[in-house]
Amino acid sequence: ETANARIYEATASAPVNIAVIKYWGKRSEALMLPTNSSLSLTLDQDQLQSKTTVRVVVDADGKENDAALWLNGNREKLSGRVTALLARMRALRVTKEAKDASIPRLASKPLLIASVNNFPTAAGLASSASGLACLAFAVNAALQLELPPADISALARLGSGSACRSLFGGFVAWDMGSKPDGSDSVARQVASETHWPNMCALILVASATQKEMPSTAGMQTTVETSPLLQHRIQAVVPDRMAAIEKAIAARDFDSFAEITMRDSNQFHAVCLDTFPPIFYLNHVSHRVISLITMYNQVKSKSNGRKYTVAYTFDAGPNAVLYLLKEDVAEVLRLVNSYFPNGVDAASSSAVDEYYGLS
Ligand code: 2P0
Repeated sequence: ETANARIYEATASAPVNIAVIKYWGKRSEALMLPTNSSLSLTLDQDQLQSKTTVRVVVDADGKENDAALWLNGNREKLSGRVTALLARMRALRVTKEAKDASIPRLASKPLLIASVNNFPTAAGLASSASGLACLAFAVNAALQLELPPADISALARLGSGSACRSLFGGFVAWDMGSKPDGSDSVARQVASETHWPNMCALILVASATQKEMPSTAGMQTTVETSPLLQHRIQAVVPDRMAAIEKAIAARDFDSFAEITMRDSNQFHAVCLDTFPPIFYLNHVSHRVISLITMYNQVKSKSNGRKYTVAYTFDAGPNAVLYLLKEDVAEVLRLVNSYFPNGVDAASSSAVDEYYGLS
């Protein structure tokens, strides 16, 4: 609080998550309900993260229910989804204030929102997931809603589907649920960040600039046109979710890696099966897949494991490699020797960033 204007403010940060069972398709756009369950790993909090401050200004000029947003320092227009998310959270505050006359009247006060990413937003590294997760978390705190994490996760989902998974650390499932109101379509921690301490993620930035088909529009076209998606959601993902949860529980890297690579491959096959097709992988992505496939085969002869590295690709050409800490140094050397001029031809080093998970 200050002398003239009373200010309520909260700052939150949330990490990026990278899916190993991919979310792609909605059965309800209005409620943000997916056509299949998904599972991701949340990266280290201090590595790739969004940070958001939400300020509620009381006793100051400003229109009721107004909100202003700065993203990485630039003033941005609020999207329809963010507006809807804020309206939903303000409504929760209205209910709280109606029940208790002694609490401050914050529900309709102007909100100032500033969000920054500590990684290039343009690189297509799941910035919407971390951004919307910490927006929901910070608004909850600034409006003093005192919601439990599960409720904040459900609100984050309204901003961006994959954001619901960034409310939890470690290995996180988003169960698709079956209820029409979406109340059982929620994120759930499968295993904590300490469960598999030597699990690491390596991010190879193949392009930090490429303009891609946005996920929301892309998955809409996929749902409308791809018969392969129907096969995926009915016959493939349910078994895969069960199998990867088992692999995680047992710290079975071979099973984890095979499911991860197969699911990335099928997600991109579904993109190709979309009409008109969607291309997220490029020639660099294909070379990374070949390299990892060859490396796994060669390595298998000496370490007896089927897989040493798993690749996965989201809605863009950048590779995320999952591997164990003891293999990171050699894989970094391998990638750097295979891409002497960088994975992104414009960059000087193949491996732009290395992010641990533990
Ligand atoms: C995922 N992706 O599970 C998948 C894998 C991209 C490929 O979630 O429309 O930004 O905001 O719900 O969450 C990207 O989709 O889309 C995504 P919306 P979102 O991480």
